[in-house]
Amino acid sequence: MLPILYSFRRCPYAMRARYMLVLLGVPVLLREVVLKSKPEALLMLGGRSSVPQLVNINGDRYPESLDIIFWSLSQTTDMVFRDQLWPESPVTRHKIKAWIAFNDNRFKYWLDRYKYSDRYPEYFEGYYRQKGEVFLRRLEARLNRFSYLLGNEMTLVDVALFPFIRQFAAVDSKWFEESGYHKLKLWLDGFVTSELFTKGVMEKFSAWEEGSQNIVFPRERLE
Ligand SMILES: N[C@@H](CCC(=O)N[C@@H](CS)C(=O)NCC(=O)O)C(=O)O
Repeated sequence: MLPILYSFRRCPYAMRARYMLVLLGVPVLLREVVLKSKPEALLMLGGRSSVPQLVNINGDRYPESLDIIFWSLSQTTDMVFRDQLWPESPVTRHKIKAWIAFNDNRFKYWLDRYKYSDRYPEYFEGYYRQKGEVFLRRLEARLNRFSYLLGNEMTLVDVALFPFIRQFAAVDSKWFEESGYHKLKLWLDGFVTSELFTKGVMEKFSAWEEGSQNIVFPRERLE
C-alpha cells in the first residue's frame, strides 16, 4: 500500500508537489481529479477539498502542496540532496519561506488576474501583467547573480515557484519570449524542457474514479 495523492495535472500547486515526488523518487498512488466533479473519496476527507492532497498509509493527511513537499523530503534517504533542497541554515530556510509566501500570496493574486483578465474587467490585461512583473524583475535580478534563486544549486524555492512563472509566461508566450527576462527564461526552460518534467511530472492520466486501476507515480526514476 502506498500514500494516495489527489492531484490535478495543470494545477501549479499540484505540479510542484509532483515535481518533488519525481525528483526524489518517492512513490504514491496518483488520483487525477476533475475540479468540477471531485471524487467522493476526496470530499469525504472533510474540510478543504483543494488539490494537491496526500493521505499516507496511517491516514495522516497533508492538505497543502507545501505539506506534501516537506513530507516528500522526510521520505528520501538521499540526505545530501535533501540538505541541498532544504538547507540547514535558518537564514536560508527563512528566505525560502519568504519567497514562497510572496509567490503564493502576492504574485498569485496578480497572476490570476492577468490570466483571466476578462473576469476582472476593472483593468486591462497589461495592468495585471505589470503588477506581476514586479516579481519577475526580482527573480531576474537574483538569476543575474546565480543559476538558481538562492545560489548555484537548486533549492525548494526554485521548485515551488517555477510552475507559477510557467503559467505567467504562458498567458502571452510571444510577449514573454520577446521580453528582457533572459535569465528567467533560461531558468524556466531548465525546468520545463527536462524529461523529468515533460515525461514525469506532466504525464497524463485519466480522471480517477472508485474502482479505477492504481497508478503508481512516478512511474520510474527519472534523472
Ligand atoms: N494552498 C493550496 C492551494 C491549492 C489550490 O488552490 N488548488 C486549486 C487548483 S490549482 C484547487 O484545488 N481549487 C479547487 C478548490 O479549491 O476547491 C496548496 O498549496 O495546495
